[in-house]
This record gives sequence, C-alpha cells and structure tokens, in this order.
Amino acid sequence: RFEGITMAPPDPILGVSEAFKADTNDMKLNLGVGAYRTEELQPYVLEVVKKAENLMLQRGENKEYLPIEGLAAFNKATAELLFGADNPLLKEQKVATVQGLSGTGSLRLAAALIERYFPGAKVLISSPTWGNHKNIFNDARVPWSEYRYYDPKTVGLDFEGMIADIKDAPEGSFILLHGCAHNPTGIDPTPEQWEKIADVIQEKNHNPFFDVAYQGFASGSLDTDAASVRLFAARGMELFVAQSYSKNLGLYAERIGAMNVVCSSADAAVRVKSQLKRLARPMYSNPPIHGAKIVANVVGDPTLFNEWKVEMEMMAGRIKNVRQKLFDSLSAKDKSGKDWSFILKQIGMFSFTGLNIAQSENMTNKWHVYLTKDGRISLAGLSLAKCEYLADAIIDSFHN
Ligand code: PLP
Ligand code: TYF
Repeated sequence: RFEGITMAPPDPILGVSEAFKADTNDMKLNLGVGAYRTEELQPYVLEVVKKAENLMLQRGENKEYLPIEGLAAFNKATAELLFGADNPLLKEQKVATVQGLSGTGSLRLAAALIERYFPGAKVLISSPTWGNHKNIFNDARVPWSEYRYYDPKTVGLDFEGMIADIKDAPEGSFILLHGCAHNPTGIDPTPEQWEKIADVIQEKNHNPFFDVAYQGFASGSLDTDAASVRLFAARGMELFVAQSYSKNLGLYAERIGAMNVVCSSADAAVRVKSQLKRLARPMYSNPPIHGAKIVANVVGDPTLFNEWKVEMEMMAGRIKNVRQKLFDSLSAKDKSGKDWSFILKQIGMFSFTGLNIAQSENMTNKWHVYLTKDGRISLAGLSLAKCEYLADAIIDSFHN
C-alpha cells in the first residue's frame, strides 16, 4: 500500500541540526539554524517570558479553545507592535489580523488566500531567500519567480536588478519582502531604497507582502525594524504582513505569529478576515493559546514590555559583539588581503560568508562547523570564545 512512497529529501536547514547531533567531536559548532544561544551556547528563555508564564499560572488560566482568528488581546497587541499603537489604520479598523502558526503558518495562510482570490497571480521572492518560502508557495499552488537581490561581486544589494525585476513582473504580482534583517544575506535596503521599491510597486499595481520574522532583532529597536512596513502603510498601500515571535521573544516552539492584511476600508477588512478564518478552519481549526497569552501579557504590561526591550537589546548586542570579534579575528589572521568588512555591514542573526558548497563542506568535514550549504552562518549560535576557531576554519576553507 505505501510501497510506492519514496523517501523525501532532508530539509536543508533542519537537516544541518540532525548532522550536528550525530557529530561526536568536541570542537563542533552548530551555525545552521537561526536560533539564539547564550555565550555558553545554551538555548535562552527570556526572563519576561518566565514572568508572563508565572502570571498565567497564578491567574489559573484555562485551556479552552481560542476562536478561529486567535486571541483578541494578542491580535490587538501584535498589530500595534507592527504598525505603531497610534497608527490611524488601527483606529480606522482597516487591518484584518488573525493569529497564525508562527511566521510559517501565517505565510501559508496568506498563500492560501492568494491561491483562492488571486488565481494565477505570481509571487516574486528574493534571490536568495529563506528556503521555506519556495516550499510554502509550491504547496499552496501559487506560482512564484525570483527577483535579483544579492550581488556576489559587491557582497551587497543588487538594487538595480531588484527594481528592474519588480518592474518586469506582471501587473498585480505579490512582491515578498523581508521587513528587516534579510535571511540569509543580512543585507537590507536603505530607507531611500525602500521608498524607491514602494514607488515601483505602486506604479505596477503590485501587492507588497512583508515577512517580518526579526522585528527588534536587527537593530535592537522594535520601531526601527518596523520602519519598512510603516513606510508602505503610510502611503495608504494595501499590504500583507506575516509576523513571527520565534526569534524576538524566543518562542520558537510555541508557534506564535500573525497574518495582517491592510485593506482600503474597514468593511474590506471584515470581509478579508472572514475569508482568512474560513481558510484556517479546515487546516487547523484554531491556533494555540499559550504563546498568544505570553505575547499579550508582555506587550500589554508596561513593565514587562520595557524589560522585553532590554532583553532584546541584550540579544542583538551579543550578536553584534560576535560579529565584530569574528571580523577582527578574520582580519588579523588572514594574510591574503581579502576585505572582510562585509561581515560588519550585514545585520541580524546571520552572516552570508560567500563560502561555496565545496568550501562549506570543508567547514563541516574538516572543522566540524555546521552551516547551510549556501554559506550562511548563524551568528546567534556563535560565542566570543569560538570566534578565533571559526576564523581559522573560514580562512582554511576559503583558500583551499
Ligand atoms: N521568515 C523568515 C525570513 C525566517 O527566517 C523565519 C525563520 O527562520 C520564518 C519566516 C518563520 O519562522 P517561524 O515559523 O518559526 O515563525
Ligand atoms: O534558520 C532558519 O532560517 C529557520 C529556522 O519550523 C526554522 O529555517 C526552523 C524550523 C522552523 C522554522 C524555522
């Protein structure tokens, strides 16, 4: 009966963690998955999360089903965090927000909405992008193609290529944009470039679709990291925005995030929300409550909210410190004259090293450093103590 089912390939990102687990070498280092670690390379549960969970226990909160659209207090908090609490869009009730199964589930729900209400419309994704984007649109049967983004020659943004490809896309395409801290490159457009991107999207009547998985993690400031989304919103554009609390609140396994659709009227927002609920019902019925309550408690309590910001700055700061130390170590050790300054220019959790597949394999096979095959390393999984070792591994792999 099941004999005809073939073996599925391992996931390129999660497969790296599996291989890491199987390695018995003491020097092994997992820079594959984007998950924050302490300087001791241990997983980190935020203090504000523990406090919020204690509050929930003390209150004796129940585990009844949530409505299909999720926890009302969470949906309010998440939209306020994204757009700014005093954004007129919220008062005008133009935003349809539903709780999703973290960033991935929220993207998948939006993909289902596109498939149903914009048949044939194409999604444009950046080249490269987070690997799961392609899986999500493939499974939702939404056609996609890539726009140029990364320029290996400058190790920077191919802005001309990006604009040209967005211009060339069929009118009414969905343009998927990383709100901040682009994964995997760590390269974001400047505020001036965001304005130009908004210009072409408006000209071509495209639909901007933001994936916001790192709000607060790029700069350390929630507002700064939402600037791209708010710039589009301020132009009165209709928008899709998927959010995730995996990284910024460290709630990876709670699967908490949201899908927001900015509409041109409150009436349209009510209708869009009703359709998002209709899509969610047969897929998972309703979302989990625990992470939603944590977010609502943290964002809704001024003391906890401020403590969260301090912890987020601490996490973003630790990543910046290892970024600097890695750059210093590479610059000091490498005698080839290679310019390593791209490492300091990149932002967020990752560094896109430019190591090719064979070089990445050398990192793993010889040095026991695990990374994705595209040469991306997660700096969130690196400690100051391991920077010198990593620099040796990178230099050896580049020059061999
Ligand atoms: N989008 C991007 C760009 C990501 O990097 C990630 C996680 O790494 C996600 C979305 C979704 O993650 P999650 O489903 O855990 O929220
Ligand atoms: O490191 C990354 O880019 C992410 C990590 O369900 C991740 O892919 C892992 C599992 C998951 C979502 C994201």
